[in-house]
Amino acid sequence: MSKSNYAGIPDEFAQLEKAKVVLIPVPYDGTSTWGKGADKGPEAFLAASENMELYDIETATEVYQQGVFLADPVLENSTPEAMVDAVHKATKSYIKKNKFVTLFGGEHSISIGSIRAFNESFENLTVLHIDAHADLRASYEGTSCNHACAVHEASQTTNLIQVGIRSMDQIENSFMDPEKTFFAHDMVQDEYWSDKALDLMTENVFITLDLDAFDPSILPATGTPEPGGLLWYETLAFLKEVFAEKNVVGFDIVELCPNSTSKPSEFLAAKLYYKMLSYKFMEVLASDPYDNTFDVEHAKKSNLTKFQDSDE
Ligand SMILES: [Mn+2]
Repeated sequence: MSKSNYAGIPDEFAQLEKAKVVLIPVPYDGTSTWGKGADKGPEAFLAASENMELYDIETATEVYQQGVFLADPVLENSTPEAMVDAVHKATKSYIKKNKFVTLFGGEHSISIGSIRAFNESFENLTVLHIDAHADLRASYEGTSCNHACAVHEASQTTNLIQVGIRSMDQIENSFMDPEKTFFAHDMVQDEYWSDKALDLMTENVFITLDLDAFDPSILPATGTPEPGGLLWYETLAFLKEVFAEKNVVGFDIVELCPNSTSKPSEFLAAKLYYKMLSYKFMEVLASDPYDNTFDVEHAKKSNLTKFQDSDE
């Protein structure tokens, strides 16, 4: 992956010291079962981002001026477990630097590492999981770090809220909280689903967004497309509300699988990422200081992971 500034922004907005946002690419595709190619996702996303207008009409902001640092990609792929450790470590190191940390996958198993890092760093974390698939299996094909298990750990250790779900195995019911699950077939008949989802969230929210949550008519380039998905404006309206009402502490976007005809999917992903940043910082001046609310005391008492933080 060639190293240049995110979205081709000027150097002054792309330096780690000044940037409020860090973007970690994770081009990992080690456990996908059907459509291969999520390892090409970050590169296609970054290329599309370079060809996108940087003024957001809706918020009347240019959020790149808050600073976006493009981190080195996490390339560890020897085993799923080693990849998750590497993502966890990279995420944690930038959280500790008081950055708003974002990741772009790669397949959904990368989120096991990112969620673990956020859960260790912020009190009472809600994980808002937007996806076509429940991803609640305890293990799959011999590992708990498979993409089919992306939020199993989160279901045990965080306030997990699932949105857009329309595909799962019977066995996943044992880990699913029906009160906190918004199935796609119910959402189309319930105009209050987003209010209900918001009511279930704690203050600190991490968003993990699998692009296959979107309807394949607007985002076909993903490993396992499922009919009946979310559309663009309803998704943005929901996200905007979450950013307005909660302290979103970070997010990841996963499962872009580029192919020869996937331009619209790549641009949707690029625009979605930029929209989410725009919503996060819409009330913030570029000159304002930033506090990501990283909770040192919580991190200290956290024994959620056996992994040591050797980055400091
Ligand atoms: Mn999925």
